[in-house]
Amino acid sequence: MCGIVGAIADRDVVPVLVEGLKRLEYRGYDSSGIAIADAAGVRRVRRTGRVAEMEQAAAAEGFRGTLGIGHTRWATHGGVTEANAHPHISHGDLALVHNGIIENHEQQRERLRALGYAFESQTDTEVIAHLIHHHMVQGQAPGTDPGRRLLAALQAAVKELTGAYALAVLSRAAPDRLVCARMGCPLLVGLGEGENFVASDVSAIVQATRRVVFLEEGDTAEIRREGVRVFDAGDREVRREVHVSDVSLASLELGPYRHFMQKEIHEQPRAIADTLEAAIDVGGFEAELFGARAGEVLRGVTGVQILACGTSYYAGLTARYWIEAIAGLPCSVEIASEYRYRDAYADPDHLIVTISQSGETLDTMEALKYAKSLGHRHTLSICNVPESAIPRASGLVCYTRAGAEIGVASTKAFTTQLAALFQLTVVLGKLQGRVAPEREAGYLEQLRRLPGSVQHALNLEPQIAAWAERFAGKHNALFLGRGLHYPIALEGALKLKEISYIHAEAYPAGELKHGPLALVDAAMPVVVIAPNDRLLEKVKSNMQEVRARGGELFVFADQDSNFTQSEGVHVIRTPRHAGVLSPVIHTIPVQLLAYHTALARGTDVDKPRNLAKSVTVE
Ligand code: HGA
Repeated sequence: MCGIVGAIADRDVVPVLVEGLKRLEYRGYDSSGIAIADAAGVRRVRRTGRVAEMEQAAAAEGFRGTLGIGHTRWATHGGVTEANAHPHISHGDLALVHNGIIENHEQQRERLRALGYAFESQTDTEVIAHLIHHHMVQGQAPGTDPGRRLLAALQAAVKELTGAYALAVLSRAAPDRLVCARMGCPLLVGLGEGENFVASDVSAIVQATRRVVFLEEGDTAEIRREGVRVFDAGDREVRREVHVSDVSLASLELGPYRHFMQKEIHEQPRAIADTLEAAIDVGGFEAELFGARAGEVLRGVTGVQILACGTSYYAGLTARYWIEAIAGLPCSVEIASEYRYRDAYADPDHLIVTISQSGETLDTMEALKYAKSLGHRHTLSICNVPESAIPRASGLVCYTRAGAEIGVASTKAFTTQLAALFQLTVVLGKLQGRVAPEREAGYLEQLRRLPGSVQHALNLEPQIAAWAERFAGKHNALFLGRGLHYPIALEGALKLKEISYIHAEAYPAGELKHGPLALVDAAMPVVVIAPNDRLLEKVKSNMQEVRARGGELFVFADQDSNFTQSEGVHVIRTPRHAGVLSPVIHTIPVQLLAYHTALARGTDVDKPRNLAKSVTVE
C-alpha cells in the first residue's frame, strides 16, 4: 500500500517518477504527488484522484528536475485531501514520502509543536518530515557537510519513531542525494549508470534498471548519482547483495485486455503451469521444491498452522481439507491479524505456513514473527514476490509463479497458491507415509491436467457474463458450498463485494437453516458451488430449502452433477469433475461472475474504492 518512487540523475526525472507512480498506482490511488529539489528550493505538486491528474498539473507547472520523489497514497491517517497527500514538506526545505503508520505520531506532534513546528496536515507522516528537519538543524555545527547531516538526521529521527515506515527524503540543503529508510514496509534501491533510484517495488523502476538492492529491516541508505551506501539499524555501513530482477514488462502492461483483473483471470492456465513446472519436470513431489533442508524439516512436523489474510486465508482454508485428508496431519488456519494478538498455543513440531501474494502483508509478517517468538522453529512461506520480506523471514519457501498481479482483487495469485499448497500436501503425505507411489502418480496426472481444465472453465465466460447482467441490479447475494468448496464460496463472495460493491456472504450450505435462510426471498440470488462430490445430495437438499422460499439459484456444477435448468434454477456446467482439485476449477466461474457483474455496474474493477494492494499497514 502506498507507493514510493525516487530518482537522482543527470536527466529530468519527472517522467521517471510519473511512470513509476502509474505502475505503483495499484498500491494506493486516493491521491498522489511529487517533489523535486535543487539548490534553489523544493517544489511539489499534489492532487487527489488519479496519478494522471497529478501528471497534468505537473506538466502545466513545467515541473522538471534531476532529483525527485513521488508517492501514491492509500490514506490511513487523515482524509483524502490535497493537504494530506504526500510529499510532506518541512520549512520549505525538506520533502518526504512515507508508506506505513507512525504509532507515536501524537507524542511526536506535541513535542514538535512545542519546538515551534506548525502542522498543515492530519497525517502521521508530517511528524517525520519535521522530526528530520529538527535533527538536521540541531546537527548544524559549522563546517558540517549538509549531505552527511541529512543522513544523520534521518538516522536519528527513525530511532524516535515507533510503527512501520518506508521513507524517501530530499532536501534543498543537500541537492546531490536522496536518503531513505525502511522498517516494516518494503523498499528497494535501483542501481543505474550515473543515476540511482528508490522504490516500493521493482515495477516502478524496471524501465530504468533491473539491478536492485532490497533494504532490510532497520536499514537506511544514501543515494547519489555516483553510488549508493547502505547502513544497518546500528548505522554501520553494510553491503547488501545486488539482485537482477526478472519481472517481465509484458506482465506490467494491459495488452489487449480491458482490465488487469480480466488479464490475470485469463493468465491462470499459464500461471498454474509455471507454478507446477518444477514438480512436473521431475515427475514427482519432492520436498526440495520448498528448499534444500525441506525433507528433514517436513518429515518431522506433526501438524500445520496456516496464517494468512483475505484471499490467501481462503487458500489456506482449502488446504486444510487437503492436508488433513491426504497428509493425515492436523491443520488449523487462522487470520493473521487475529493470531498475532492472542495467547496462541504453540507446538514447536507444527509447521507454520504463511501465505501472502506480495510477501509484505504486514499482519502476516507480524503473525510469523509472533509464531517464532512462541517457539515455532519450522516456517514455510508461500509467496508470489521473490526476495520479499515474508519468504526472507521463513525457513522454507515456495514461490508461486503467477507473475505480477496488478488488479487489486486477487485472482491468479489465489489459484497458484492452491497449486502450491496442493504440492505441499502431497509432499507432506509422502513423508508421512500416507501417499504411496501409485497415488502420487495419480495426483501428478491430475495436476498435469489442471491448466487445461482451468482453460475449459474460462471458456464459460459468455454464459457467466449473461448471468452477471442479472446480478448487476441486486443489493445482496449468498454463496453456498460444502466441504472443499466452502472456501471457494467464501472467495466468490469476497470477489463480488470487493469489485462490484454488492453485499455478498458465503455459508457452508448446511448452515443455511441455522440463520441465513431468513434472508432468502426472490430478491436474493443464491450462488451454489455444486460439483459431483460426496456432498452433492446434501447440497441439493439445501438448494430445495432455498427454492421453497422463492430464492433464485445460480448453480455451478460439473458434467456429472446431473442438474437440469428449471424455473428459478440456472445451471452452468464446468466440463468434468476434477476430483480433489475441483476447488481450483470452481474458482474461475466465481471470479468471472464478480468481474462481469462489476463491469455491468460500471465500477472501477482494477482499483475498487477504499482498497489497495500489498497491505503493508495494520
Ligand atoms: N500513514 C500515511 C501513509 C499511509 C500508507 O502507507 N498507506 O498504505 C498516510 O495516511 O498518509
